[in-house]
Amino acid sequence: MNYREEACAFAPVNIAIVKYWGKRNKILNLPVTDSLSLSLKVGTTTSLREGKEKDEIELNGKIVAPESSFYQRTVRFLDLVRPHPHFFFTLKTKNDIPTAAGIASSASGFAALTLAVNKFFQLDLTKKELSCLARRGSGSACRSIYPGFVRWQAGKLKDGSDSYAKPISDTWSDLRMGAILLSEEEKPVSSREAMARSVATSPLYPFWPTLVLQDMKKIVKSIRTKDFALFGQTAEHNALAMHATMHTAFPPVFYWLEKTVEVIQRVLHARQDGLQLFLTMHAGPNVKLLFLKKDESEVKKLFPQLLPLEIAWS
Ligand code: 2P0
Repeated sequence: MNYREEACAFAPVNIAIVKYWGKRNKILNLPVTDSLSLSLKVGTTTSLREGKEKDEIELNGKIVAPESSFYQRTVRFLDLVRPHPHFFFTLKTKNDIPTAAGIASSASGFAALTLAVNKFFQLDLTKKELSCLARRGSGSACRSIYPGFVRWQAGKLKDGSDSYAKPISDTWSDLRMGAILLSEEEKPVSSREAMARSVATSPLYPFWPTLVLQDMKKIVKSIRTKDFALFGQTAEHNALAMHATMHTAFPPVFYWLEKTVEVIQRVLHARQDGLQLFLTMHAGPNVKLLFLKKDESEVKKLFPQLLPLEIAWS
């Protein structure tokens, strides 16, 4: 097999607007429902070389211990593309947003690694194939192959060949996103575990696929018509419903801190006062805000700690 001396690739962080929550196949990371995200300008850059004796992984300038789950997950992914069992990789990966900020995710990491593998072995994979391969590393990584709005279609096939992401051509230049970072600590429960526990034990989970169908229709319509009220309401509702499945799981997964509740209350109050401000959350305590360019200074007054998250449209 031909391969290059070195290959390097970038992939963006993506923020889910309609969440991926629940798998129909845990090995292939096949989701129960479609999901939809927005890609950011920040992300992960990964370079790949041939290594010696074992895989060596560096994250943000530090060697990663082989015992860590990060190392083991990455090696399991590399096993999918290793030409033979004695071929090893030296991998350097860098997030251009601090990992501790709670935004850098496995999605941009596995998408960047997929793109680097494609260049390294000169595979010439199609975007669909790239998206399917990235999904094997982490489900949401399949969306980080594209900028802008991206929809991951769940697919129906057992082998997952119809479960990949596609870009949505609409852009929305006035749309703004920002993060309120409330905790830099490692999550007590991984999102992978929280997702599995919600599916297995929450009495609310059986309704989730129906809810996603409804929310997806609304979100797609709101993007097409630039209906920000509908967009914000739907995104917020979807995120809170996802957390409701965690809160009602057993044992419950409760990522919210006192400060998380404070921020949520402040968003709700601001809206009562007429500001078009909505929130979304990942599986963690931090809150992301959604608003329009015209309200940027008002939102910054209300949340001086707001970290702008620039959207990548191309
Ligand atoms: C998403 N999340 O759509 C959802 C919303 C978190 C909240 O994809 O496939 O555990 O097991 O690597 O990293 C994070 O879930 O997924 C995620 P897998 P992960 O972005």
